Amino acid sequence: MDKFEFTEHSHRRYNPLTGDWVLVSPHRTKRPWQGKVEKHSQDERPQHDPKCYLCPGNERAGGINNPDYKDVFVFQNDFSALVPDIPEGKYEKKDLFRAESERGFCKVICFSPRHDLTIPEMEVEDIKKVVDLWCSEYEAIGALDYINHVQIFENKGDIMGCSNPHPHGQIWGQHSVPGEPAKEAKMQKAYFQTNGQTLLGDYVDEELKSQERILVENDHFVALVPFWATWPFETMIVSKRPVQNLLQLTDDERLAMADVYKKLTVLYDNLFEVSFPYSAGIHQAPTDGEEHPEWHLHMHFYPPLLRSATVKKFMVGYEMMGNPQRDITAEQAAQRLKDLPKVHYKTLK
Ligand code: H2U
Ligand code: ZN
Repeated sequence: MDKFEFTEHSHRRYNPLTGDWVLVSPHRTKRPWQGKVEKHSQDERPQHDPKCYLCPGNERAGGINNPDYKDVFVFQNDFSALVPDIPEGKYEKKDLFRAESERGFCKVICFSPRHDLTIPEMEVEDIKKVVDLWCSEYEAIGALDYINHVQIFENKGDIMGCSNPHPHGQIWGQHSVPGEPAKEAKMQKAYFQTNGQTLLGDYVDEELKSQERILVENDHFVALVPFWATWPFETMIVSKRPVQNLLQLTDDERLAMADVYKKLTVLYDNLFEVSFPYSAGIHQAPTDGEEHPEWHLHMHFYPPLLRSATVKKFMVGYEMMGNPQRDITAEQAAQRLKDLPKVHYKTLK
């Protein structure tokens, strides 16, 4: 038998943040592709689209008009999945049937008045305004007594089910801590209790030493391909300093987060020279009024594209029944992203 090599041999990798495993099968990158080819929309968009429900001045569902906003804009989601005013209720039968009422709040945030822009094409100073808005919304929504978790996220691209190309994200606040951050909370707490450091603080220190999976770095933040990446080009933005939530960031750190957000998404767009689709979201401490020294602020990016602008990874079959599986290793994905131009492809044309 040959010596075990990450680049040649099937192996499992452990995700210390969730306790999950991913199967890595690097030899499978040689297989032919005869599957579905997705058509990806590559339309040129106007700066203002009279039919867009997010553009300044336009009418939204329900007849409300957006103001003539100049930078960022936030509003209550007209089709909120969670609402504040519902009666409290609980249903339990044996140990088999359990349900409970869930109160919450949903907002939509526009990143820019410009319909044609996306984060990688915006100026860092303007992206900083998005970060500032995340901070003030996390604070205001988190301060509500019935809200214990604030989920900030961005769904980008029609193949991610995003309804509108206008640059925007969402914020959902709710009473309970949902599944993914709850798993991460448990793992981070156990790590902190054993090691006296945050899990991601120690992890980022190791990654900075090796540099192998680091894509972007400034004074306060890094963007990297996690060792346990599941999606083909999955990445994470992590603060270098262990901060529990957005509110603990200094003004310089907010700007640094905006800078890394831009530089990472420029690499993404340059990979296949398309507006790169993903779901991204921020994980941070719950807003339950407790101290959470174990929590380390980070942002996940889960992009579905695999080998071109049209071939997407599906989490089906073994992945639904077993656990996620990937072909190229995290290091190969990191190398491909690192080798790309640092300037957005549209400005190079
Ligand atoms: P997506 O980008 O993930 O499709 O989210 C857009 C959100 O915008 C979606 O949650 C809301 C939808 O409910 N929306 C409004 O609040 N008002 C509208 O007029 C249309 C869409
Ligand atoms: Zn628009």
